Amino acid sequence: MTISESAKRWIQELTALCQPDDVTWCDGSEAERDRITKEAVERGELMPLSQDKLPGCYYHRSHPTDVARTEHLTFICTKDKEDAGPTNNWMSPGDAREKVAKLFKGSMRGRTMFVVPFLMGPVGSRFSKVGVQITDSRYVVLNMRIMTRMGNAAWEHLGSSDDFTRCLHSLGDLSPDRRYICHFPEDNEIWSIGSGYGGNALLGKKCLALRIASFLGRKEGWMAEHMLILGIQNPEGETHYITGAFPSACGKTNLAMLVPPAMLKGWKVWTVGDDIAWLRIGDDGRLWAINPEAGFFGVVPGTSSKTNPNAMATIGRNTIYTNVALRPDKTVWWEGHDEPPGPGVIDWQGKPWSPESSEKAAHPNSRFTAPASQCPSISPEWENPQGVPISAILFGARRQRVMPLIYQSFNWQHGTFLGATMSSETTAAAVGKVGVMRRDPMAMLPFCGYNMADYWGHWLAMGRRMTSPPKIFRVNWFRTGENGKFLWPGFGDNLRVLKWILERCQGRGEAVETPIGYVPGKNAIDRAGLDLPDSAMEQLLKVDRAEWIEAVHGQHEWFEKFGDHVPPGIWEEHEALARRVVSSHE
Ligand code: SAT
Ligand code: MN
Repeated sequence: MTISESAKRWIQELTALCQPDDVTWCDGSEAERDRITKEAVERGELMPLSQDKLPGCYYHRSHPTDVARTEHLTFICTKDKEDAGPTNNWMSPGDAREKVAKLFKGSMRGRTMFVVPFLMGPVGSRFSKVGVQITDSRYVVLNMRIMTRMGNAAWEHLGSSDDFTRCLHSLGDLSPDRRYICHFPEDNEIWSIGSGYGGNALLGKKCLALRIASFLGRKEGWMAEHMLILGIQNPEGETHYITGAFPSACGKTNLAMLVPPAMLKGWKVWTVGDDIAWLRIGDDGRLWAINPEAGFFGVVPGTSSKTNPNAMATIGRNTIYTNVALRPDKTVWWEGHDEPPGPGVIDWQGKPWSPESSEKAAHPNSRFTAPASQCPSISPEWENPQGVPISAILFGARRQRVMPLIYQSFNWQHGTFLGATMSSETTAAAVGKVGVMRRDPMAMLPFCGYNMADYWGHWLAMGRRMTSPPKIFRVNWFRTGENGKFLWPGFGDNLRVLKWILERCQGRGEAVETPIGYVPGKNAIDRAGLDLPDSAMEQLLKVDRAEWIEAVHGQHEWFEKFGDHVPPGIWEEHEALARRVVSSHE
């Protein structure tokens, strides 16, 4: 195994800074996993679940103040503040290093330092990237082992090159007062201290595969997106691939693993990825996607045989459960589980719980970490080093009003504009109030590693380089009726919407041209076997002029925040929409 001299030097420097008792170089083997798991159990960081009912599964409880991403403690540290843009927290690289190095100093005394090499993307793909994470958390090592191709495969991919992302992580004292997640995109480096939670601590995921990768993508001419990737096989046996950007905890995992409703015979959905897509332009002028991850870090509550049978089958073995509830037989439970909780449940904080309790048994952002290879719907193409060709891109958000179930953009520039204006209600995936509307362009608000308006410019530039770009659509599964209930059944029935999308990609599918884009005709979406009256369909597809006039005003304010970074193509689309909306008649 060759390990580059600069990697060795870097690790030596960090050893001197963090002062661990010892250093373990991870190779990714099963023997190593078993050893680290055993140590984690002995230290109380993991608890074995029933090895009869849940073989290979373990349970972890986070510190109660460390259960979601902390966006206010996440920084983009570019030399120039403008390069981070108005939607990111910024610190100068010098200030960040000085401030945070103090916290890393001696942070691993009495602990083991793990050196975790990992590969993002399929083995043997020229699109894959290497990271090396230093961490003092066994929980993090074991999660990284599921979520990435961890171990010697990464050193092999790297060879003698030193082109890898340097990822430094320590639990520190877990206090939010001394928690920082700092990105240095210009140095291809990440420093995270004070949290053991997913997106803050598994640095291959949001930190590398989105924030750092989006920055690299602009430099190198590709895109890193917060998108699921799935294949839809039609009854004729052809498979078409789509990607979809949705904010955290808005159903990406469920959509990626969709099981078709019984009425839609001969259809099948294949899972390629559930959270992140790296997109490149192929020699054929199309857009191609790989999933850089190797596992799923999914939201647990609401997961059941009804909502996501493929996830249920995936998480029955070799899974780490974080912050769910525990039953006396050492199985796990959560709100929305198939079974009733039964007696003797212990909640995610370790306290006795009963259905009368006012608090939730499982934390709303409790998670499973499971290998993608265990998913029954995993695509035969999911590790194809070339990726899969993309026919359509979906932008989805959680919106009770205004936004129709589905509509299609007029072209790539208009589609980019639809992504740039996305807003969504907040969820439990990040610390803060749930259900508050905020702008979340391309579902990348918390994940874009540079100025968001420059990122829109990069989208437009990518569009100009493609001869056959994917068609772009907006979807909204969350529109509600007058009674406050969701109008659309969602889950498996979302395939009905995907079917229309594929028809549109093939130049078919009935659509009405409206000021906001192409909206399906009332009967264009297959409702066979679905008890959904015309009136509900009309409400789902309604484009309300007054609501859209208001929306256009909000967009203007939003874009002004970015000053002259906003690309002319985005202003053009905004003005064109304003004109169409104002001149339209009911
Ligand atoms: O915590 S993660 O960022 O890994 C999951 C999510 O919020 O999407
Ligand atoms: Mn996500």
